[in-house]
Amino acid sequence: MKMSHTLRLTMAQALVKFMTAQKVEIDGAILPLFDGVFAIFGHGNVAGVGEALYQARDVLPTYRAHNEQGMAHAAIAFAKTHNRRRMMACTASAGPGSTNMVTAAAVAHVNRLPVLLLPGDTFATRQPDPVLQQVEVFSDHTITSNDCFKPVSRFFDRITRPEQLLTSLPQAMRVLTDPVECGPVTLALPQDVQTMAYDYPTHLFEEKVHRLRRQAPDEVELAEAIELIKAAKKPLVIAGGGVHYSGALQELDQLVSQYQLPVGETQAGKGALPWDHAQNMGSIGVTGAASTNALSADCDLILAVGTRLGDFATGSRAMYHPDARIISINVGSFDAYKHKAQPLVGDAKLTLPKLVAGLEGWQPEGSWVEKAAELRARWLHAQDVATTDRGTELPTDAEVVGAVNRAAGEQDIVVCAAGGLPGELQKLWRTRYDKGYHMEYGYSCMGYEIAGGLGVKMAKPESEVFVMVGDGSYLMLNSEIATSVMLGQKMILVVLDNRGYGCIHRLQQFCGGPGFNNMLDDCLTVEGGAPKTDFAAHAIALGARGEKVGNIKELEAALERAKASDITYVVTLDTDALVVTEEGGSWWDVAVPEVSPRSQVQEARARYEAYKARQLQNL
Ligand SMILES: Cc1ncc(C[n+]2csc(CCOP(=O)(O)OP(=O)(O)O)c2C)c(N)n1
Ligand SMILES: [Mg+2]
Repeated sequence: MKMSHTLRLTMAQALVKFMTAQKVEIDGAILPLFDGVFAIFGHGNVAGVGEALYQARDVLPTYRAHNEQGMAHAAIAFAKTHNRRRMMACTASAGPGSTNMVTAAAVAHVNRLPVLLLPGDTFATRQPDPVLQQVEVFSDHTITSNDCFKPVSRFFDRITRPEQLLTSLPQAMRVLTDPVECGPVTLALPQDVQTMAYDYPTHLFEEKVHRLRRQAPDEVELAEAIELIKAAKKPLVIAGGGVHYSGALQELDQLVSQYQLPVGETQAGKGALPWDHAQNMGSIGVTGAASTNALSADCDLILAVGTRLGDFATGSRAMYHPDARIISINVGSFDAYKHKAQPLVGDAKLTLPKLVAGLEGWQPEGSWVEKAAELRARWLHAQDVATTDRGTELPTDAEVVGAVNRAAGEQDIVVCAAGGLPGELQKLWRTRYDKGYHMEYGYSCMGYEIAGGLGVKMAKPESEVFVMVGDGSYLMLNSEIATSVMLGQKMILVVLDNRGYGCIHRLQQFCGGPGFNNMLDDCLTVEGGAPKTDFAAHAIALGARGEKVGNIKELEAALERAKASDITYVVTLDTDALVVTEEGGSWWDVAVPEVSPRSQVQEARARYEAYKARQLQNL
């Protein structure tokens, strides 16, 4: 008779022990799947999860952070840098600590990035009802503040009995490691249940090695896609984040090199090809290169690889030629079906070589290939012009991007998320290394930048991590500077201070609005205006180093000092809020009022309607 082996542990101890048994195989090496756990304790998790993490601290490090949203951003950035193969967990106390992580859960959800969120929850027994920080829904006692995670979790469970782990954890692992469903998993942990013991079967704690499941394409869909491509004369490839997550860089290179296909990169896809690859036309869409967008307006076929085809990639659907056919290679059918595309569901690394083989004998029109090469050369020149120091009093974002790009080494990484910088970076940053461009532009969450930079550094300690951040995002969430200093995870922060929400101010003007409530000078303030923030002094107060510079030359010198520093280093400079790179780009659908007493709004509305008509052709 088979002996039943059990281990008497608390639910929290069992969860942590299970986590330490999860491994991942990457390039033949077996590594822990969970690198560690970010934790901010409170009454909701200190005695249960906290005690369990202490017991496991030698195999699963616990990192103390300063803001729950920030720590979850760091965990998400860590997973993205590892192409979703390695990840972290985050635990927070019941109530505010946990709801602070909801925005980060949304970041992970939109970007399809794995993170294990472990919020404490109110007592399952309800004996102290209402416990401190319980929100108390009058009509429904099953609702707690953690229900906020449900719409932004790919898998949610509330562990109300210790033995529920046995059936919940395999599902949690399935979602965290599945290429299609991948996203945040939330296990809400009532504080009393964390501490309850159960005789767990020991098989729960056996080592489990996770491997990436690769879905081969369906033969019929493949044949249909090949027929469509063969009928095309003017093809364009869009490379999205899926190319990275599939590890299909070489396969993409082979396809586009062999058939001379021009490639536009999305924010998540940037780095799929090095910037100087002959087929890399640059970024695509609202913040796209002039080269790529011109091709997009004139192409007869779009081969979208691993992209969600969000509005920024498609110019809100008004950019690409209405007669262009779209083939969407995607591991998930949800994305493959968008934009009336011909779906080709499958893993890019398996699918692209089948296209290479199936297209034998076909080639795009010669004039299309020439046009692409010309446009590319012109665009590279425009990039050079935009990023060159003009020596004006206030540098532009583009000039700062140029200086940071020149300072960055082969394996270094730039991190950004929101503001005017993502557009300038997507257009202008020259990515040499596939993981060298880390942009959170699925949720474009202000406050991701600095915390995300910490996670990137933890994933790639040998790389210099340059976080480019606006004054607005810096002020929104900067607490993880202190964490980076504490953990010895050095970042270089470049703060572009244009004294306000520059990109929204420009958007407001584009929509016919007056300067209102975006730039500090346009806001309600005390007499004399808003105080000038000293970002360098602020960072120094958090334990980092910092300095303010006045122009691009000084920035270049400061970046060298920053590179030589062994702790986080902040360089701040005043920048121009109004000047952005004119070349490239396309319309973005931001709704303009139908009626307004302002003539500027009426004019903006007329422009808006013209674009809406173009968009209609692609709906
Ligand atoms: C959490 C969050 N709140 C609001 C926004 C909307 N938003 C996008 S960019 C931006 C202003 C960013 O200001 P700053 O970081 O100074 O960059 P700048 O636009 O000046 O380049 C705002 C408010 C957002 N993306 N995220
Ligand atoms: Mg700003």
